[in-house]
Amino acid sequence: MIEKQEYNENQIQVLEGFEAVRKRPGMYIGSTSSEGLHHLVWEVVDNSIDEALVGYCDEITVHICKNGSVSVTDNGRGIPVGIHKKLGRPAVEVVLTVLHAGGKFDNEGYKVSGGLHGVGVSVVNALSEWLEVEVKRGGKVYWQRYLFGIPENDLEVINTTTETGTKITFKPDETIFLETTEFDVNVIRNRLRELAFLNQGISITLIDDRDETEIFYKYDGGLLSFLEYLNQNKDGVSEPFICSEKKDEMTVNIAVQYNDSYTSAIYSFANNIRTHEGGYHEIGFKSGITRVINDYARRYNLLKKTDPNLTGDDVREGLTAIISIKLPDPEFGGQTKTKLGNNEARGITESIFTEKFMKYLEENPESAKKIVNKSVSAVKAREAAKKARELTRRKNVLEVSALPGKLADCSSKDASISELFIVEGDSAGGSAKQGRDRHFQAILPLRGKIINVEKGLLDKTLANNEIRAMITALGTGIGEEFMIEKTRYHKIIIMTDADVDGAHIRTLLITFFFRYMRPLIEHGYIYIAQSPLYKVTVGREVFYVYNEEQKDKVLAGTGNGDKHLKKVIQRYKGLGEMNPTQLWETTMDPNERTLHRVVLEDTNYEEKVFETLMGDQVEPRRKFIEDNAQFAINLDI
Ligand code: 0RA
Repeated sequence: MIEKQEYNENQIQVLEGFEAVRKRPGMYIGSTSSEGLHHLVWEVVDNSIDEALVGYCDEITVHICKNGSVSVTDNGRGIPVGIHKKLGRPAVEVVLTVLHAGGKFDNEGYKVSGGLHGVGVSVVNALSEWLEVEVKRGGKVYWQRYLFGIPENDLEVINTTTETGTKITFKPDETIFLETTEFDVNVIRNRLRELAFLNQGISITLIDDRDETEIFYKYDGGLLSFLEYLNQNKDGVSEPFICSEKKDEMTVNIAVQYNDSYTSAIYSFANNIRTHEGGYHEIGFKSGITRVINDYARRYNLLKKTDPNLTGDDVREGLTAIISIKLPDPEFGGQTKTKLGNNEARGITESIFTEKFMKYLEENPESAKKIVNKSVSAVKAREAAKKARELTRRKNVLEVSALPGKLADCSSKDASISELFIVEGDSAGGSAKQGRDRHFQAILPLRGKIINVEKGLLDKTLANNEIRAMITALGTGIGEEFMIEKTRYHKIIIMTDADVDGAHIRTLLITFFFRYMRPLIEHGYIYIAQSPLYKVTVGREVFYVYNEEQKDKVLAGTGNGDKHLKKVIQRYKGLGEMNPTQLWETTMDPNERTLHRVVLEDTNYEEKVFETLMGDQVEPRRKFIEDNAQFAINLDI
């Protein structure tokens, strides 16, 4: 029997701890934006994953409820309920109320996931309006509820059971998460899928009561399934390589497959956390794969004696790789704390990978030949690209004669106020040139289709006239030589027709920026202009409307007035149908227009998203263009 006490020293510590968390939530969960909100879910799920990694749990269910709460249930051992010696409270209460108490009951093993900040579930409790925990353990079902982290009741036995496990349900505190308390099912789905790939065989179910959907993830293939998923739209793939080894407390899992594209995608993880900025495990892998492929190529005379070694970039062309390592005491450094700083990870990853990958090449001569040939042709492409780059590089950005003829530049030389409209077609380009404010608006018309950069090599891409005109106009250079500070415009606005062709050109352009001028997207310099779909004339009033809904509204709104007013609805098939004044008023005038900023969605798999778009297979590409809201978010400027 637990005595209800006055506030003792421990409870005061709890209150003080929670006050700190609630005062500076960002310190514990990164931010109080949508990202921080989802962090609460990751924190709770990570505890269940840890229980699975020590072998006691194989089922996890995440349930998004209609009342704004989320529950996470697992079939592990259940959080211990015995009285904690020092604190005199049930262990489960300690776990949920004492900061950083999480794994201290278990001396064996280490916490593998533990979230990016490794803060523990008590932080989730502190930032929740209410939280309930249910533990099934030792034949009993225990239950306790908290308000803003403070126990509402003592731990109670509410039932008997033959099962074991833990269920934590929490409702985030709206006074902390001011931006939003709505969970994004796509974000949760992506992370749970990733966790299911990284932790072979664990069943993860996601139920969303809001629209009554349920998804189940379980991958007996682990990283092999992950690889298959990433390469699902790729052609010409090599036999997959996979290795899994434990050495000195560190588990290394690596999966590798080549395809016939020209890009490389390396996804590295440490303790289930995506290491976007890489780190020592990735360095070890990269030097390993470069060394093995060079050794193999020399041994089988696929490289001539006088040829220089293949570079890292050469051997990574067309590579998809997943590196997942698990280690005690991970150190995360870098700008976004996603760079693995454990030096020891380098040598271990390299030695495990090198040995196994060499064996794979020997045993799979077909794949080995494909891989080496690909690397060798990358060398040739690299040399050709260098020549092409030199050709397009501009010595003096402001030298007018060097600018492309089609560009109608603005008179301002101040990039921060200058805008470049990239316009589909000469006729719309002509209207835009006449309608613009030439002081700060420049117009570059694009004729016909631009090249699909995803299919071509850099030198082919750079041979394309439309692309070259664009690079020259921007003034930034490209690829390795890209310099954001040289951009001549801080707004680069893609203006295409509101039809499928327009959407295609837009996708091609964004893909180009993503591949070769990514900082422009990261700095928020790329925009999509929204042009009207209809012109609705009611009597003498003119309305430009941008979607069907608006059109219906305008028609309904004016319907109640004079019924005799003549209504004319004109559908714009293309920008070219608008005269210069109309184009200015609807699409270019900063006081009237709507621009959508292009942002990179944090799907974790940007590379994949773009491959799906632009790969050789037609179906997935069309799919993307239809719902391309995925990478352009609404942002009214
Ligand atoms: C510490 C010790 C033991 C289990 C857990 C923590 C545990 C925590 C969570 C959080 C969510 N699900 C969980 N499942 C287990 C077990 C100690 C023992 O039984 O010997």
